[in-house]
Amino acid sequence: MRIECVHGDITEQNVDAIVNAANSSLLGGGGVDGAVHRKGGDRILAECRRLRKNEYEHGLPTGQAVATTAGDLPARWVVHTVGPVHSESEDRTDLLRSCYHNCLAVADDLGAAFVAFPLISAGVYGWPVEDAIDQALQTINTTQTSVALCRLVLFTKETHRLAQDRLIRL
Ligand code: AR6
Repeated sequence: MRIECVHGDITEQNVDAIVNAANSSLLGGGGVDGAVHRKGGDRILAECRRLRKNEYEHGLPTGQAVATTAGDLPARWVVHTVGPVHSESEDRTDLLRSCYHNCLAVADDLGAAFVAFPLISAGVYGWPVEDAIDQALQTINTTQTSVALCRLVLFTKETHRLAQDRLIRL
């Protein structure tokens, strides 16, 4: 699998599937989640509501992933995942890694060859950016998947620079 890091907006990626840094309600929020629902339109929310009603009555658990349409976005699917809130007292790294791992498994089920990820948990959920980049790149790099191209989309120039730096050391 090829991995690349780009500076940009996840909602503008012309790929098979983009990943949404959602919360367990699946009903929207700020950051990536807000942008995905705002730009993707009502069809995404309608599918999320159906998922809540039928499969995830109590919400999508942290670390898991589920797909919906991408509505009006250029991608075909959105894979929603719930990152862990960063904690100083508890190591939740395995949950963060599960997000990347499970999103790639969902992408495999969909037959998505080109997938774009945001930096899960590194915004509202407070994960330290450098470690978030390391966990993302290492997990993507070591997961068995049919995904051919994986793009990590960094929202700021600084995080993009950091990610490029880590990518060449992988
Ligand atoms: N494109 C790419 N990256 C972005 C974008 C964008 N449009 N917007 C923000 N980022 P966050 P989390 C970066 O907060 O930490 C929501 O309210 C951002 O700079 O979106 O997993 C959900 O509903 C950061 O580096 O996700 C949840 O409640 C990274 O994407 C909660 O936030 C992730 O930031 C999830 O928090």
